[in-house]
Amino acid sequence: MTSPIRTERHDDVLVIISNNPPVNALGAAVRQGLEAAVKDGIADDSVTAMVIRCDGRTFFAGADITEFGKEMVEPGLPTVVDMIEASSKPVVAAIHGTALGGGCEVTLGCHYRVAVPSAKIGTPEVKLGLLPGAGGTQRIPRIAGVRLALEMTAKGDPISAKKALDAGLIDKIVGEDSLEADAIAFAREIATKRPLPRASEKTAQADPDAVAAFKTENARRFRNFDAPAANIACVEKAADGSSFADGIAFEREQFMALMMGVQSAAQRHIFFAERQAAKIDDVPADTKLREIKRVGVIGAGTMGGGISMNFLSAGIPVTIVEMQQDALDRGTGVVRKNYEATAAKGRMKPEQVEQAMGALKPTLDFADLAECDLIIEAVYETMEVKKDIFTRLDAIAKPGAILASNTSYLNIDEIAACTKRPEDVVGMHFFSPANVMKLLEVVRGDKTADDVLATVMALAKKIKKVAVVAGVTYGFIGNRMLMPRQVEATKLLLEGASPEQIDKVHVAFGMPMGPFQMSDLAGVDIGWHRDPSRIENIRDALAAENRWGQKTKAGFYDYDEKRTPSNSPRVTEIIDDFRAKSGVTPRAISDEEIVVRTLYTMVNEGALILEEGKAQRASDVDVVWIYGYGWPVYRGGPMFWAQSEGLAKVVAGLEKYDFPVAKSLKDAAESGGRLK
Ligand code: 3H9
Repeated sequence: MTSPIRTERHDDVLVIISNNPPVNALGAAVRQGLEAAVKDGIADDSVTAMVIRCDGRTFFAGADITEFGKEMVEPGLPTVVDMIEASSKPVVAAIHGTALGGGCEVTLGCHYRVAVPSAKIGTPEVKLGLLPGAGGTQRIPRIAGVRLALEMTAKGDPISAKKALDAGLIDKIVGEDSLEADAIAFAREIATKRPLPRASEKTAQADPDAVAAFKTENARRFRNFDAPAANIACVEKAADGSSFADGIAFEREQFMALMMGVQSAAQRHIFFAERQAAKIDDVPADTKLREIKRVGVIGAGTMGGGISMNFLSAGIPVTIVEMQQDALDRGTGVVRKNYEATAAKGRMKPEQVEQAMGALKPTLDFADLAECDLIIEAVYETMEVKKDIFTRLDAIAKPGAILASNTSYLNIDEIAACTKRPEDVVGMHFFSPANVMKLLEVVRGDKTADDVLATVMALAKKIKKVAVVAGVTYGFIGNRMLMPRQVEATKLLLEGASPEQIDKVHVAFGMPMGPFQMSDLAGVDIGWHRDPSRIENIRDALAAENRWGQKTKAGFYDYDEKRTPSNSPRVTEIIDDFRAKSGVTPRAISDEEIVVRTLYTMVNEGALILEEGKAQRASDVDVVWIYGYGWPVYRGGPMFWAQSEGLAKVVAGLEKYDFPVAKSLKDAAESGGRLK
């Protein structure tokens, strides 16, 4: 097998090049090749300096994550980084693309670093539940100080070449298109300079105030995660006067503990699940895509406006249609306000706001949609209204235009059937707020054409969404799984639990909010029959008293002006009253029962969805819940979580409370297999 590492001589400079597509991950062959090449460079008297660079779209993007959990093939990355640093001849890292994780650590082992202006460097291991395990936690603080090291390791966001230059993490920014030549010239300049700068020989200043402030600032973000604290502890160790060797030993110990833990397994699962979700099993990867030059959006409400922003931000013009001028003005006003708020936070330049707004064409004329290549309907969630819109769309849309509905529950096949081109119809279920939430459920109708599906999936990536394909079923993947949870949560209230108890169990589990906090946010009146005299459940009783949630400052909780919730004595009365009328004597409900009835039931529903072929794979279900509903990523999504709980335990829990268990779940539990 040929090595992914080759070398080229430029007189006295040895250039070591990696070619390991797609992202130059530092797999075993790369590590072996690097080690051998650097050793050769050291041994060859005619070499005065070395440059390490990568072919393709990026410098090393990190360790090869697919090797994790398998037996390690020597040399390990820490060994390679240490031997580069120990070299008696200078080694220069020449960075383009993203030098991430182990890739960043390779650069820190090098004596010098040069980068193109567009390069980024970072240590995102924390997002995989890990920490930089090849000396990164010890070298970054020694070069760039504790503050930046905390930011880079515990938060994991990459920094720009400019910021890295200011922090000393790179030595020079070179030409965007002349990286190799400039790196060689740089290597010649420093070839005879001694002593060689070695990060391990520097000392880092302790900064307890910065550590304390960082922990406080990020307490919410880090809640329940193991890895951020371990990253922080390692950075502190680098600056507490310990030797470099002791720091490295500490880093290794922490790294291994995280690697063996369930959180990192869950986060690595999601990394691959997210990428897998983009693939459609029975649609070839090279399917020719339809060209989308302009998008149409029907409805300028919260959803339509948010949807439009995704495309505008990606530079795709949008035609947005409303029926009334005031609604249109309100909608476009909200879009502008959102962009201006982003600009005020410094995340957008004022001219970018104008550019985005300039690409938005508001209109009252439905016929203007004829110029669009993709049209997304985002109006009321009623089949009659949707059918009417699609009939009208069919009459005016250009041939080959993709017609999409943003419905969150309704049958796409029924909607498609009122057009003469059902193959062009697809569901695009955005989550609210649509400009923020990363999930997009792409609903594949019976007749949806392959190229329509492939085009929408590719477009999703362009607008930075994580797309998952769902089949036609009421509520698709996410909302369908939400249903048993809501039904059981409401039943538990009747039987004796309080909204606070149930919500607390969910928040402790890691969800951003519990079922009743979510009802209050979404609106208790959603789906209500609007007849105050008809009270069939506790929700009806609340809705009848105008307790519609946060918007009326009263729902399952009371809210003050700042929307801070507090327990509501009135809700307790309403619940007590409803229990009495229903002849129910309340009993004590255990937290364990809440977990089984509101979380295991979701897993069961997920298994049914898979059995019915409405989701392609169990990991897709996990992606939906992580990106659409805030399921804690360190639990890897409901299906992964069920697996780590033990499927036999999940089945036993469901049976204890008399739920009919999905066959695939039962089979996997019995055979010790996995949910697929
Ligand atoms: C680490 O370094 C630990 C060390 O500190 C300690 C060691 C002792 N490995 O994302 P894309 C695959 S931990 C294996 O679609 P993009 C990916 O699965 C690592 N495979 O491209 C996909 O495969 P497929 C720290 C990897 O252009 C394909 O490459 N580093 C790896 O949108 C394309 O990926 C990270 O966490 C990997 N490291 O984004 C960085 N990375 O085609 C992780 C990617 O079969 N990577 N693949 O679906 C990224 O963030 C993005 O991939 C990157 C490119 C920004 C680089």
